[in-house]
Parts: sequence; structure tokens; C-alpha cells
Amino acid sequence: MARHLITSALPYINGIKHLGNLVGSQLPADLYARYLRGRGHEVMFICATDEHGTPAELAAAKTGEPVADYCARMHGEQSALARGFGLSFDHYGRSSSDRNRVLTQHFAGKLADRGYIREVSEKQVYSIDDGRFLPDRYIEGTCPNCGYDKARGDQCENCTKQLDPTDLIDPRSAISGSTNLEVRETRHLYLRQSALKDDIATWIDSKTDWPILTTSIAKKWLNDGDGLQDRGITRDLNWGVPVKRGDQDWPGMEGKVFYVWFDAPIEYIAATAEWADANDKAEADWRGWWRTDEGADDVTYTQFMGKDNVPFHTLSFPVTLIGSGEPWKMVDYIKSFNYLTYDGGQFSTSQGRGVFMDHALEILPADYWRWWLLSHAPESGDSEFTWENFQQSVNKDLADVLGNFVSRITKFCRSKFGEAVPEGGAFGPDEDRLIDALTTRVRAYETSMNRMEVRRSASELRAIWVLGNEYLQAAAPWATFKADPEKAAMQVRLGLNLIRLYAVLSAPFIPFASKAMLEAMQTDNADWPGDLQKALAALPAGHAFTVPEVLFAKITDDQREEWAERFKGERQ
Ligand code: B3M
Ligand code: ZN
Repeated sequence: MARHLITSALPYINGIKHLGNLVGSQLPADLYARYLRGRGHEVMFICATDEHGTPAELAAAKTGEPVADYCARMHGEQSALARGFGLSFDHYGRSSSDRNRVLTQHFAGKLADRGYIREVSEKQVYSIDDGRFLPDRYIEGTCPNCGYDKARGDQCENCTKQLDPTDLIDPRSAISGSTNLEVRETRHLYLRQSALKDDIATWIDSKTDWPILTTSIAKKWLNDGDGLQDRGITRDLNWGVPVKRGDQDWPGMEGKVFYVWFDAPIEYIAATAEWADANDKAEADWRGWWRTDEGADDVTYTQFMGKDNVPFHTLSFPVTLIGSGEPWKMVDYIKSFNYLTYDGGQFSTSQGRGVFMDHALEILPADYWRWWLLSHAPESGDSEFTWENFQQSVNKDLADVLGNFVSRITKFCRSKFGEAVPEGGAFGPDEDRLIDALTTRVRAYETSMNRMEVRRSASELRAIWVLGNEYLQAAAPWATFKADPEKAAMQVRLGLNLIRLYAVLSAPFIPFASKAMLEAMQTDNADWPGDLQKALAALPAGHAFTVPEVLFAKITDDQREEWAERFKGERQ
């Protein structure tokens, strides 16, 4: 069995994430991790909160908490929500951990030793009243491009132009509003990405099996304009990883921290070390996932992320790893996603438009969301959440097809044969045909799951559920029973075994319902089906079961309308 390292892009710490964030990285990563585990592979599934940078400091300033306290609290909230959604991380780390501080400083030291870092003296805006520099979002002013008067130092939200703080007209501090500003010289470290341009280009070119979405973004940044530019990797901030060269002070860099995008991807590695710390594992246990000289040469590493994160993962982070000159495991496959839109517009954190992870779980169990989001994952283009579509999918796929199948078989069996698998005779031609059809479908499902084709996998799984329903409809054991109770017993035996099979196959998508189905079938045999004939004989005659609670309730029109109203904007 193979060893699979899987990482999801790290959700930023500054607030509860919306469903678009969830389906862009963490949820499909979880689908894949659960699938591979289900097939018996060894999996290390890593995520963490991304806690540094100006958005964290500003969010903390808003609530009045010290930034470290704010991050600790929000990490707690985000990990509780992750558990609520069934995200099966082996570890959910924090980029503010000691492990990440040490590793980030280590990489900076190695990069400097090998000549991939240069020092640049540049002009930055300094606030005399605040007694500090104002990088990125700490400064606001009028956009020189469109005249919008709340443009931020890093970007104008109105016209999306990328800005430098010194570009702003009438600049003011986002902390105090002070306009008592001046431009001061400050020294910063730049990562010499340009020096590794050819290495990165060769590496990207070798990835012929990657999704077009991933490689097209990488190539655009590599080839556009001047190609891969050097990037500033330090900031004049308090909150972050202090700039050091390994464990040595870095003269001239006192009081500065690394830029959040420098340390965030390193946290993938650091979080694996945090996993070792949390589980009493040896250093070798986490290093075996990451160092090709210490066992990671047989690891397959897959990353999941939204398209806006692709440049950092195809260019900057690989420069950090390659530039270190050390044998770190590089990513083998990057699965990226487009955006999920909400009812004709964007999800908006500031306006509370759309459904956020906390509210989603307040109104419905996780599996309802998991199913809709994954079966509508924005793979080939953006996709749109509408309440009509959500209601339809849930009611049809989950309630009418899967839920109804489970409930009909178990209730019918209980009423005619009792709560144990009935004997009946051997399978006949109808059953053989069903098994043939299932075999084809299950193998197709595996193929699309192996390829991480999320929507296609969902439709294969739905087709597998539908086969069971069609069989049951045609076999009609409730009718057969009168003339041929033996045959009805055999049909029901097959149906109960189908429930177990469905629980196993569906677990990556709807883990909670899958667990309820296995519990109802009173089995912990969750073996992935090889030969379908065998898999459908796993529960022998006489095996006891119970009738489960309703697996999926239908969404009513009233609920749909109430929720559409509640989440249309202005978060409560
Ligand atoms: N925190 C960006 C985001 O929240 C981000 C990803 C980091 S992955 C290393 O969209
Ligand atoms: Zn603008």
C-alpha cells in the first residue's frame, strides 16, 4: 500500500470561513484522504490555521484582544467547525507554533547561505503618531487608478489594482486615522526567485498530468512580463516569525518578521512535526513524510487549494524548498478549484452574504452540505450555490434515492422476517445483472476518485445508489413475498448487503450517514469492495440489524425561503 501526504490550503485565522472557502480546499482534500484510507493506504492529512500577517493583527485590534489570544481563540473555533464538518485531519496545526518559527528561520538561513536572499533598502510609509511602519492593509487612501477613497496599501478593492503603500493619494493610518506620515528608508529581505526561474520552469513543465487550471496559472506568472520576480519576504510588523538566519540574529533585521506567505506553506511541514509532538512520535516519524533522504521518496504528495493560492504553491514555496538545497519532498499533484458564488453574487465576509461554516451546521447536519458542495465542486469553472438547487439535490439524491432505499429495505425486512438478515436462496439472473452493473460502476467510481475528479465521482456514486433503487423497484419483494417468500428473502438479503456496501462507498462523501448505516447493519466491516459478489455476501443470513432513524430529512419550501432570507446579506 502506498503512502499519501495530503495538505489543504491553510484557512486564514481572521474569521469563520464560508462554504466557498470550504469547498475550495479542505473539503475535497478530506474526500480524497478518506477515500485513500478506505482503500487501505497510509495517509497523512495535514491542515492548520494561517495566523500571521496584517489581517490577523487588524482583526484582533477590532475585538480588542491581544493578537496571540485572538488567534488562540479563533483556532479553537475553526477546529471545532472542522470536526463538525467531519474533516479528518491527522493534525490541525497553527502557523504560529514553535515548530514553524524554527523551520521558517531554518529555511531563511539555508536560502541566505546559498545566496538566494538579498537585502534591499526601500521606502515605506511610517506613521509618526503610531510609531510604526504601515505595510499592506495598515494604510488606506485614495486609489491613484480609480479614485476609490478606501483603497488599501496592498490593493484597491474597487478596481483590484495591486498597489504599494507609497502609491496612495491622501494616505492615512488604518489604525489611528492619522495623516501624520512620512516615507522612511527600511531594509528588507528579498527572495531571489528570478535566480531559480529555470529550475521552476523545468519542474512545472514536467507536470504534464496536472489540471490545466493549475499549470496555466503557474505558467502565466512564470512567463508574463519579466517572469518570476524577486519578492520581499519580510515586514515591519510585530506579529509573525522574527527574522533570523537559522538560530542566529540577522543584523539590521531586528524587530522585523517574515511575510505571512513565506512562513504559511512551511507550516505544512511544521504541522506534521506538531502532529509528532502531539502524538508522542519520534522526529523520524514526521521527517519520514517530508525528507526524501529519510523515507519520503516513496510518498505521494497532493495539495488542494483555491486558484488564488496557486502562484504561491507552484512558484514561491518550491523556490523555498529547492533553494534550501536540502532534499525536501516536493508536491506531486496540485488540485486547484475555481470559485463558488452565492445566489448570483459573491460570498462576502464583511457583509455576511452567504452561508458560513458555523451557521451551516446550525441549520443542517454536515453531510447535507458535504454532498451538495462536493457534487457541485467548482472544478471546470465557477459554480453557484442557490437554495433551489440545494433543496433539489438534497431531497432527490439523499432523501429519495439513498435514504429511501435504506428505510424501505430495513422496514420491510423487520415487518416480514424480523431484525436479522433472512436466508432465501441463491441469486438469480436479475441479481447477477445487478452485480455486473454495480461492478462496472464501482470501478468507474474508483477511477474518478483516483483522478480526484470530484463532481464525476459524485455522479458515479449517485448512479450506484440509483442501481439499488431500480433493482428494488423491479424486484418488489413486497409483491414477491406472497407467492415466493424464499425469493423475497433472498432479495432482502441482497438489499441489506447493499446498505453495507453503500456505507463503505459513500463514506468519503457523507461520513456521518455512512457511520449510521454501518451501525444499523451492526457491522464494522468497512472493507472496500473488490469482488462485488463477495462484498454482497458480507452480512450472512441470521446477522442482526436495526432500522436506522431517518437518514436524510427533506428540506421544505418554508425552510428554503427562511434560509434564503436569513443569509442574503448583513450577517446576524
Ligand atoms: N491562508 C490564503 C487564504 O486564506 C491562505 C492560504 C495559505 S496556504 C499555505 O486564502
Ligand atoms: Zn482603484
